[in-house]
Amino acid sequence: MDKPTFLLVGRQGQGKSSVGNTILQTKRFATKTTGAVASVPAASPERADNDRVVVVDTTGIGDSGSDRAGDVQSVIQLANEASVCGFDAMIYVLKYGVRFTKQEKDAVQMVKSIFGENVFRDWGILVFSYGDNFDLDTEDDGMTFEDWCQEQTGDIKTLFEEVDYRCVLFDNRGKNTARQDQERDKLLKLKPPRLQRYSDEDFQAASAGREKLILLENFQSLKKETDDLLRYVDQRRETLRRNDQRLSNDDLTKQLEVVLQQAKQHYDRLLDKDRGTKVLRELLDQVRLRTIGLGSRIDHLRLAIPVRRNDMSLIAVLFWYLIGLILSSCKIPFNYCLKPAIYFIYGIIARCLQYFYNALGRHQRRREKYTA
Ligand SMILES: Nc1nc2c(ncn2[C@@H]2O[C@H](COP(=O)(O)OP(=O)(O)OP(=O)(O)O)[C@@H](O)[C@H]2O)c(=O)[nH]1
Ligand SMILES: [Mg+2]
Repeated sequence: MDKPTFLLVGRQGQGKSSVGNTILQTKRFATKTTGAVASVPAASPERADNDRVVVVDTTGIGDSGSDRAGDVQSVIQLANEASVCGFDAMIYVLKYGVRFTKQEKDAVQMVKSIFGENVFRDWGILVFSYGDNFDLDTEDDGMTFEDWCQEQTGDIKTLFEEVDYRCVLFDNRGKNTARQDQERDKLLKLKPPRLQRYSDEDFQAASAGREKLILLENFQSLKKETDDLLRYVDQRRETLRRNDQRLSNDDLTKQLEVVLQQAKQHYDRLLDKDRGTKVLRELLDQVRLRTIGLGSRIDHLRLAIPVRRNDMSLIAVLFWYLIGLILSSCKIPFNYCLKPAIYFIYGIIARCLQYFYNALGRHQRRREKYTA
């Protein structure tokens, strides 16, 4: 039968490599001389084994990019390398005595996003390092580690429940080898419910979570790009509104269409990145509202032109009909001398009327631009 593989994950300096060494009963992984967090890029996972077990030690998985000189992409790359060969259990290392803060909760969520939401439930085991500190804390009341686990509340209780209280306390510094043997045996006997090995297939199935994680990491820069675009759209609209008297409706429409095109391109880009994760929904909504505003303004301007022309031609017909009515009721004799004079007067009246309606049209158009 194959030796079981244990993957070690957790935040920096929690004692992962030390736990790995205790499991293997020999110093195979380099440990930090102090618990200080170093800002170095995460290195590739390391594998080591003995006759009973294979251990894969990681340095970066479970730490957010802000703690490390590496981004989420590189952490995912490391996780990918770690899961290529698969593992039978994932050991999440926590340092005993450190409060389970939001940072710790985020790290747990990050591990779930990378390996799959059920990775703790199906393959997870919690190992608490600094068992020597636990002994010091409980030497007066003699509380057992199991009792201590049951007593915990809040977010850490949720995590305990998720792993169904599969927890072990490790004293990696202690010289008590009998105690370490006990801890190691307890760990090796713990069987996660999913007996099937975590494989590359499971890793591929969790790709949506990783995409979401990358998007969340890039959210701020995408938000900044979107804010810049919205500001640009608003500025262009304001500039065009101020200059609309100097621009024809056609020019105004064309320039607004250019702005609309840019907004639509940005929307498509966001939509492409979002891929149904809904992380960018807020940004998408903002851009969509602007495109709707721009679109309806353009439609308004386009519609305004034919309607006004129709009005004008109707008014012209009515005008000539009225003139004909007046002339027929006045019974003016249409002899050769009078005809040119009448046409001349017609012309002057028509010109005045046209001028009047043009002025009215300009005024109306300006109002339409402001309200669109
Ligand atoms: N007292 C005590 N110290 C421990 C214990 N386990 C780990 N340490 C110390 O904690 C420090 C960090 O341990 P590492 O095993 O290097 O931690 P790590 O999680 O592998 O660190 P990174 O690889 O940098 O993420 C070292 O100085 C260890 O000696 C423990 O059970 N008790
Ligand atoms: Mg280490």
